[in-house]
Amino acid sequence: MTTSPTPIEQILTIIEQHRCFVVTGHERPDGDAVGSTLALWHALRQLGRRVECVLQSGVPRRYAFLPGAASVTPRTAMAQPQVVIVADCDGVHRADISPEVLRQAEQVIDIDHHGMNPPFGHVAYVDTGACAAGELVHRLLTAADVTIDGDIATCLYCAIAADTGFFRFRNTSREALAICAELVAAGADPHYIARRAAELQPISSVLLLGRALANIQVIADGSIITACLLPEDFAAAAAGAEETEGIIDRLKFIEGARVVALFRDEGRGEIRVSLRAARGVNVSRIAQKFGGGGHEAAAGCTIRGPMKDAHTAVVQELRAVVV
Ligand SMILES: [Mn+2]
Repeated sequence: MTTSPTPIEQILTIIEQHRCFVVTGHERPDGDAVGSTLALWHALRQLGRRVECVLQSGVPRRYAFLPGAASVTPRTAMAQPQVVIVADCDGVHRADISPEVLRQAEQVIDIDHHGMNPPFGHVAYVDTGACAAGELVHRLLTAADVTIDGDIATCLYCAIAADTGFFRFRNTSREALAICAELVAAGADPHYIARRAAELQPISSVLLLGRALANIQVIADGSIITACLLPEDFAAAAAGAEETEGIIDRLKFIEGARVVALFRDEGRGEIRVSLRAARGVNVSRIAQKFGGGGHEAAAGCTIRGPMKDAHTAVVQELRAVVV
């Protein structure tokens, strides 16, 4: 009896058989996307492969400390990368790379833990039980006999820490902590990573948070909390679009809130909506109704503006799930 190779075995074969790699993550990459992607980049270099880390949207400032971040490029310089590895990306349409590069690659590998959108590529290593794509990358690198050096350890620790809310979210598992203990032994510094990735903020981000908190709307006796950011808020705070990361988390810790939503109008005629839910409320279904996706407890979508209409439409759906 022959058993078909596991996704990890398939990926190891692809790594063995090819020389030129591009690694990327999801658009507007978070700590898991940047950390997982850079860990793969370091590992493939260690294995003697030619590799580029491509993130069209760039590395968010808070993750610029990650080893290798300065080498991230918005587009590939390779005439034709043979293999593209996409980490932490729920659906091929969200990949932070030109679709042309994905079309031309001989092999596309999807490494993800979301599972809302269909897996893609020639090999899909998708495990929705993993706390972060970084957990899957750690399994892969261990299977590939890559030495987890300080650089890789820092990237993977950051990936797992970011997606578990620094070990506070429900996905904080024994496995996640066990891996991170190993990563600390390999050179990851928890205090340094927490300080750089989670604590330090430019003044513009704090001012933007202030605008969001000043705009809070309390709906359905406080079971729904929303906040809106308009182009003038970004301008007044001198903040960029990426500086909204973390604001939604301030909202979700409000006592009595069962679902919270942050609406951002970044001036392109579209409203980006982030949703977070308490246990028992599924916001991914709501995001899907508006063409978005995500997890049960954390999801997002993009709706055509103006703000007032987007807010009304989403709040109507939120009211239905908190009754
Ligand atoms: Mn992730």
